[in-house]
Amino acid sequence: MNSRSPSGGREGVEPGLDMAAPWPQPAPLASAFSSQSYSRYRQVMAQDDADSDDQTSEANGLRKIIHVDMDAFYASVEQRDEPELRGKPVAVGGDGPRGVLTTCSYEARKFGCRSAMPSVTAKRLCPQLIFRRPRFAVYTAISRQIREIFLDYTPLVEPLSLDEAFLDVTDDLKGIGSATRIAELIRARIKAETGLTASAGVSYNKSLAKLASDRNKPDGLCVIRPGEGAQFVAGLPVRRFFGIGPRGAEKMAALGIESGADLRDKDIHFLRQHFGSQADYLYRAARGIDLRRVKANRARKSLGAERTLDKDISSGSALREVLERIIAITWERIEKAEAKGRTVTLKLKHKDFTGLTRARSLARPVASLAEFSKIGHDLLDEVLPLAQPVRLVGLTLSALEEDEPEAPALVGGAAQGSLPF
Ligand code: TTP
Ligand code: MG
Ligand code: MG
Repeated sequence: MNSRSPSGGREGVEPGLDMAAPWPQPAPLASAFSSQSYSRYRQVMAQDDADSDDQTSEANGLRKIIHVDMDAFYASVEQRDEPELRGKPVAVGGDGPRGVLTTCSYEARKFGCRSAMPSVTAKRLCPQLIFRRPRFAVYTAISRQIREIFLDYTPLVEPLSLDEAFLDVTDDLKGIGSATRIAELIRARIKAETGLTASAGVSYNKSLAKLASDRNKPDGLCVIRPGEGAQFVAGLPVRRFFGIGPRGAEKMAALGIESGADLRDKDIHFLRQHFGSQADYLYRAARGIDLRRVKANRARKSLGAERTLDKDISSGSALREVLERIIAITWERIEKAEAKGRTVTLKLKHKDFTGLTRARSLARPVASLAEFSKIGHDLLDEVLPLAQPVRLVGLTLSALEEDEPEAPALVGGAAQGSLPF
């Protein structure tokens, strides 16, 4: 539901909210940023608000958004469940020659270890690094636990991954009195109920809330109040912005753009000339503007599975065997989610990390495992024989039927909407 009122205001934002409500003292801002990679989660913001202007951003400034993110999630769970790991550098991932870290404890980060780093590199940086295999079932169960806590405060919860979510708490359903207080209560409950720490960011839009939750990690809180967003992003290196990956950051560096402030100095014509369709987004991001709504019950876009192979393979029969296993895993997930989708995509990653995808779409949802399997194998036939061996095989079902309803519009009077930060 993207409808907006003619004035450009957004649903759920009552005009005339009390902007003069008292703001608590600003939280101290930590001086250093974690250089942890968020590449997996980087996403370009929705462009459906491209016609935004300062007036709407001001109206949007009245929303109260919390971003909660668990600290060193998988690694903290391992430390929780195995007390001898506490206080030690711990990595979660495979420690074989092809292993990568899903994450590592803050003790390991002191040595420079990071998510998505090859395990061999991490071991070089930190020889005493202790490896543990991921236990996804445990992480998923904790993820459900924290989601229940979030839902206690607002129905507007948008999970981004197992360990984090956006919450729109503009309507103070429990009468707690301030968004910061809600964030603190949530962090305290997470600690009490899971034994783990989470960090939270409180602000008036999603991007700022997410940047804020990262600011005082671990076990921290940061509030960015109306009027502070532009200054906050001005000091950030551009690679911290959603949608700007390592290559984008390089391109910007070549143009003399290193920080949010540098980006803000460029006018929209310059940005259009160099960044095309991303220009409007960049223009807004440099000003701390983000009009995306918190979308509860975000519909899943695809379901699938992929496997990195122990050895690179190129023979058709070996690939078929791997594909057979992936088909079985994916179909089980499809059935469990009761998902119906029309598009099947085969993804291969070559030895040199170049990718190859083949997709087929039907006019109706894929009806059975047999049909899913046949399409998967047909797609593989299309790419055989391979020019070079592959290291990863994946299969997904997408173009899913949307059966999850949009979040109901909140009904709340101006009194509720005026929740202070
Ligand atoms: P993050 O929240 O990005 O990281 P984190 O919780 O480990 O650490 P931080 O304190 O900085 O938030 O990711 C959550 C979990 O997702 C992480 O514990 C492991 C998993 N993950 C991966 O599997 N691969 C990745 O590249 C990243 C970034 C995370
Ligand atoms: Mg986290
Ligand atoms: Mg996270």
